[in-house]
Amino acid sequence: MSFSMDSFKLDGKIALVTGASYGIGFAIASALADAGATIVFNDRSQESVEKGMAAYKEAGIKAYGYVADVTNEAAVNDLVAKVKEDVGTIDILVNNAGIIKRMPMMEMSAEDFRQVIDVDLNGPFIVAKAVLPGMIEKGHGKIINICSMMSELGRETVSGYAAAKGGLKMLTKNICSEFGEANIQCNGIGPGYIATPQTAPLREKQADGSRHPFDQFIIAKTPAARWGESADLQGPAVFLASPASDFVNGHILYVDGGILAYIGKQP
Ligand code: NAP
Ligand code: GCO
Repeated sequence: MSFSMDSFKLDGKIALVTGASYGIGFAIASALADAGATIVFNDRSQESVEKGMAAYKEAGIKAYGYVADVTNEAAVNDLVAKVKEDVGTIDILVNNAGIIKRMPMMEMSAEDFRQVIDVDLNGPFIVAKAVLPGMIEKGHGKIINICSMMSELGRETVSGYAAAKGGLKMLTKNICSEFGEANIQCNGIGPGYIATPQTAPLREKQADGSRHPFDQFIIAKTPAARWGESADLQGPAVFLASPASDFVNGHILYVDGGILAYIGKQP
């Protein structure tokens, strides 16, 4: 069988990227658009959707934006029905929307913990469940769950996030197990530390102008010796969304500059 670079193309495909007005979601959606896909995104507020629409327009991308909170099953089902009406049946889902609450576990209320699990784990379950019937009907589908280093590692202050992202890794493997026979591939991308608004507090300059200690820690812990950029996730996302990865299923592709491979600098 001969190989063709066309297997990376997404022409004619419809991709839903959740929470993609800015940050990682926007970068991934832009790359999928560049590869030929039609982009649909949602965000939880009208303001974010408008901000996103303006950003896509500026980038020369025709995108369809909708307000829908990924934790609201009825709103997500309405979103998928509306997309079917306006654009068509979704071929590619990127479960990107996510939140983090950084606080020591003993200070975290059960309600805060529940909220993180709700957005970061129940959300992907709800959206995947809503798009799967259309994918089954079409005879193919790609689901990419945005996982994290915290799908593998823990650290002080991110108990809810690590529990959710660890769960998302296993949801990925389970969707692969349950729907592989329907020609649906479900994989994860595990970004390392990426410079986005979500991680801005970890990079804030100190009063004396020096770099945040966490910033210095990440540079030292990353063999690539830098924070990732959202753009670092674009190639991996196109690969996992395209026919080039049709026999890759249930895999988490860590895009972390080597953090998970490295024990850390010797003293
Ligand atoms: P971000 O800058 O905070 O953007 C998150 C996006 O999700 C925003 O558009 C946000 O909308 C949206 N969102 C939040 N809750 C939502 C909900 N309930 N329904 C719909 N949309 C919702 O985050 P990011 O850094 O780009 O991260 C994107 C994904 O990558 C997340 O899943 C995150 O956990 C994961 N990740 C990030 C990093 C990193 O280093 N940055 C590393 C690993 C994994 P609003 O505008 O309404 O807030
Ligand atoms: C944190 C960070 C991380 C990253 C990312 C790592 O506080 O440790 O926010 O959790 O956002 O998910 O892969």
